[in-house]
Amino acid sequence: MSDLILHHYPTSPFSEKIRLILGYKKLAWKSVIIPRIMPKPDVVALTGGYRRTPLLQIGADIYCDTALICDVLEHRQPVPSLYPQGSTGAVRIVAQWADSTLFWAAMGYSFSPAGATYMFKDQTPEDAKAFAEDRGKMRAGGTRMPAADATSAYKSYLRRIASMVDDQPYVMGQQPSLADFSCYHALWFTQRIAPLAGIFDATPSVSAWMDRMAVFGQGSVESSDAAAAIAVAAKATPAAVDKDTFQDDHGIALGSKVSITAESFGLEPTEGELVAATRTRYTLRRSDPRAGTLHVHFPRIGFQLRAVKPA
Ligand SMILES: N[C@@H](CCC(=O)N[C@@H](CS)C(=O)NCC(=O)O)C(=O)O
Repeated sequence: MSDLILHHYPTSPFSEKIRLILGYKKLAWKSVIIPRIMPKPDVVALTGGYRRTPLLQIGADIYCDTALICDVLEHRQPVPSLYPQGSTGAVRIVAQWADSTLFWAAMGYSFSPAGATYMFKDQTPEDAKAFAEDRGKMRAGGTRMPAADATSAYKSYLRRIASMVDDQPYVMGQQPSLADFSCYHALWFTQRIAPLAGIFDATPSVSAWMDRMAVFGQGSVESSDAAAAIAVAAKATPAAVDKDTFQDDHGIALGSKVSITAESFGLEPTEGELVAATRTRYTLRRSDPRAGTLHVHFPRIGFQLRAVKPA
């Protein structure tokens, strides 16, 4: 069975991006369902602080953020590629726009009062309140896009995506690329909210493209749980890191004690020893009483690296 372990939950859009890529690449993986809100003790045992969803675990290596997880999966299973036309720069730029600008417009629209009522219809008012409080804390004082503004932007963005898939099957051309998976997951979240799904009626080519994407499925999944995943980490040794391609933009030497924090939305830091910093990612070594010695990996883009002063 596969050593890929995805820590995720069913309604998470960023998890859907990764599940669909696992399906596209026909990969086998183990599924660990994690809580939607804090506390997440088993997640934090692996990451040391980072709490966003999803995470990819391979033994004692923990990969945070879907941009990095996509790179790891592309390396693991290069065919079919997430960059079929070779236009890596354009694909990554569209994907980054989709994971940020498009995503937040979609969330602003999806969490409008009618959407929130539908989403929480089978949950207690306490659950809904706890979810709202948790996401409020994650925004750390930042505001959510007002629903009406989000709706206007979202409609424009759907028209832009439509103009890309009107005359070709996928966003960047004849084959799917990372740009498709990144555009897809936020729209997938809206599509599941029946009273709001009418927003797609104006762009039938987008709906047809979503149907084409959904066909990729999720690969071969075996369910597991957090205790088993932590036991896997405890038994494993982190993979060797690439120290030769050290890129120092911060004046922080390898071996330093550092913290890594997302730039926005979920600012819980992860602390550890900086053991690698390539052009695109950081790796921290840390230890956990249950999970043992781990390497926790983050992309550079979207994260802040700081030196931690000795106490
Ligand atoms: N840039 C991150 C964004 C991840 C993200 O915001 N995930 C949402 C769920 S889709 C989240 O973490 N929500 C709070 C949580 O699950 O604790 C990525 O690409 O992984």
